[in-house]
Amino acid sequence: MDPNILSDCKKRAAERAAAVVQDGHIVGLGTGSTAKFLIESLGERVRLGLKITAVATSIATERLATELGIRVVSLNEVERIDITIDGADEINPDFDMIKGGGGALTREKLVALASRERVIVVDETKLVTVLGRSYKLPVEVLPMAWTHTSRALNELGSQSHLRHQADKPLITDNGNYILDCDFGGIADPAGLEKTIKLLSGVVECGLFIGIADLLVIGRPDGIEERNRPR
Ligand code: A5P
Repeated sequence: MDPNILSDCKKRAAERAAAVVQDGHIVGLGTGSTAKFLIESLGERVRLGLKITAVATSIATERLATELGIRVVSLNEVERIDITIDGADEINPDFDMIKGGGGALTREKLVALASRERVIVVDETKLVTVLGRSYKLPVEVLPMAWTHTSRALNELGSQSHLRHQADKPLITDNGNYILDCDFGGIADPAGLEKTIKLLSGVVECGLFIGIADLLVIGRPDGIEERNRPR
């Protein structure tokens, strides 16, 4: 899809999701290009008088939200988040997702798990039948043992690559590394998530199971909303 059309789809869908946020809400703010549109839209609503408190899923999100006048607190300062709105890299018909393309998977999962309602905003290119066929699964790992954790992931059937940025290993907001794991199609996302989380050295796995409640899909010809299948 043309990048401008894609961007427009993300923007319109993010604005639709932002409209769900109400006065007094504690809002989890996602990370990535779709979340950026969401934060800008909420920033505009705050400028016009909306009163919200936000919890950010990354340093970049916190910075942007603060710049736009949104009050940001840490996850530890709130007991519960009313609604979290975030993007995804892939989502299947059961609403299982791959996230972490932006490297923020650990904070994204913690914020989502603390939320009453989780809204995921995507353009239609993120809809897949099988996770992991065309997008590698990000896994956040401890730097001091990353080669060992990478081997353990490869023993599960993956080809794992250390993510780089400007010729150096990418460092997450938590001071860790990301391994991008090619499993060539994930038949059992819930089972794989549990298996990966048991590996020593793994901080978090980019499989998000049972987390998306509402999906907002931006298409060139309109916006579609879908609730998680029961
Ligand atoms: C960030 O770590 C990711 O989980 C993002 O939510 C995901 O990569 C979607 O990003 P875009 O909205 O930029 O496509």
